[in-house]
Amino acid sequence: MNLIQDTLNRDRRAIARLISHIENGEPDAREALAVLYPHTGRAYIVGVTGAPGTGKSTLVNELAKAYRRLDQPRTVGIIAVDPTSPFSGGAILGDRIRMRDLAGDAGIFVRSMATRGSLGGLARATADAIKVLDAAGYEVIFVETVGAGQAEVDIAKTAYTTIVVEAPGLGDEIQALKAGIMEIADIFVVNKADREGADSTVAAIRMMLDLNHASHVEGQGWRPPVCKTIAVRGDGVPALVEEIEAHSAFLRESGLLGQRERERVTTEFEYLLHEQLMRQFVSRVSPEQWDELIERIVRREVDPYTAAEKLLREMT
Ligand SMILES: Nc1nc2c(ncn2[C@@H]2O[C@H](COP(=O)(O)OP(=O)(O)OP(=O)(O)O)[C@@H](O)[C@H]2O)c(=O)[nH]1
Ligand SMILES: [Mg+2]
Repeated sequence: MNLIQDTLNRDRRAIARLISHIENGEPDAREALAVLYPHTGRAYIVGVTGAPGTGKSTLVNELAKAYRRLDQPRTVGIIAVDPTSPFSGGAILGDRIRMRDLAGDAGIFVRSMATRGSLGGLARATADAIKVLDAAGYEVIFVETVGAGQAEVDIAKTAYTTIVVEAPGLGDEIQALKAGIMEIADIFVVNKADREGADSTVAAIRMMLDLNHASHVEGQGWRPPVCKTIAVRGDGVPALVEEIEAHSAFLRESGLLGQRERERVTTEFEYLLHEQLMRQFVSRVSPEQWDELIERIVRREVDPYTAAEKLLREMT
């Protein structure tokens, strides 16, 4: 099996294996990614995030089917990221259900990714898995993340369009009010619209958008629409597809797509550089030297700024 060539030919087993190599940090994954990179940059990446259990997986499942049913069907890749638990959890479960449901359609590829170490590592592995699906020719890639924290924000930065999913009755406070989520939402979805309180959730989000009319996103000429869906029945999903396409067209026409891409590449590049410089640097400091320095900072014998400067001077 030739991982690279077979991936380019959209061989599912090769794609799955390559993503596993990425997760495990195997050296051949890096080489493969370098060869695949010129084949990337064609996929449209959509992030789907929100609190646990709001129906993200069900919704992404329906979105995938809707894209397959278009007059000009698009191939779809799905990556479910679960930063909360390394072994079990919703993303994996949703993934299983979905795999059964979507099995047989060669135009859809589903993969879940869980934490194996740091959240930063997960965000990077996710970004690399996206590249693999992109190079393999999947045209629309959905990235589902659970929860509401920095990990989601980081992962959302890799998407062109970010959908924030809410559900009615998830406590008094609107989940979207959580820091950071407001700024990343290009489209709001109130799912489980069959439940009581959906309209007041929609109204609450709209009010919040009004209050934030000077926000970053709207300052650029896009007001996030608020869509109602019943994912279990597929209701509202075609309208959501239209909003995704509208946002995509907006980004293209305004030139913001290129800007987002540059920001994305910059973030990734800086992150990698930071990580590699740090690794190189730390490998040259002995553990004793390191511990000693930390101890001295703890004892207030030296301040962290001075300590860092001194160490850098000694090392370079
Ligand atoms: N009543 C109702 N239930 C729904 C709807 N959409 C999803 N559900 C149910 O909500 C539960 C959670 O759905 P998931 O799609 O797994 O939600 P999720 O947001 O992916 O969950 P996590 O990945 O664990 O955060 C399941 O039992 C779904 O069947 C809906 O529109 N209405
Ligand atoms: Mg899920």
